[in-house]
Amino acid sequence: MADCIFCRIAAKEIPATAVYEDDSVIAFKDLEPQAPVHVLIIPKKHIKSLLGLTQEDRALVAHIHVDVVPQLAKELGLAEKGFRVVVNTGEEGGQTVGHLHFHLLGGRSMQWPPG
Ligand code: IU
Repeated sequence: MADCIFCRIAAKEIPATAVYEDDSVIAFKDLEPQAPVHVLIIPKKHIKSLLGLTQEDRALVAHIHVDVVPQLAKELGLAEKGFRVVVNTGEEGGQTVGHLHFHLLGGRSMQWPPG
């Protein structure tokens, strides 16, 4: 989508500090980090939110959770003490960018419940 900022990051039209990339996924450092480690993992294809996922995205979602998150957690030094994966969805869920993204946060103790 031409007017989607995360599509433009995935297409390298807008610079971002990538920490992981493959054919279907890119992960990059959040511009306003909320923890010592804060990266966004996004599908390269435009999916509006968690509610925009379809049956054909099953492998993609599994890939992100089974492969990408654990790899990044290890590489970024989060595997031992733990981390949080967050998917804000919709207005009340706090989603501000309309392209599905998984926040990977770590490097400090997380609070519960989140705000
Ligand atoms: P949210 O869950 O939709 O609120 O998360 C959007 C995140 O995208 C938020 O943490 C922003 O700091 C981040 N972000 C970014 O890293 N680079 C950008 O160009 C834009 C937002 I726009």
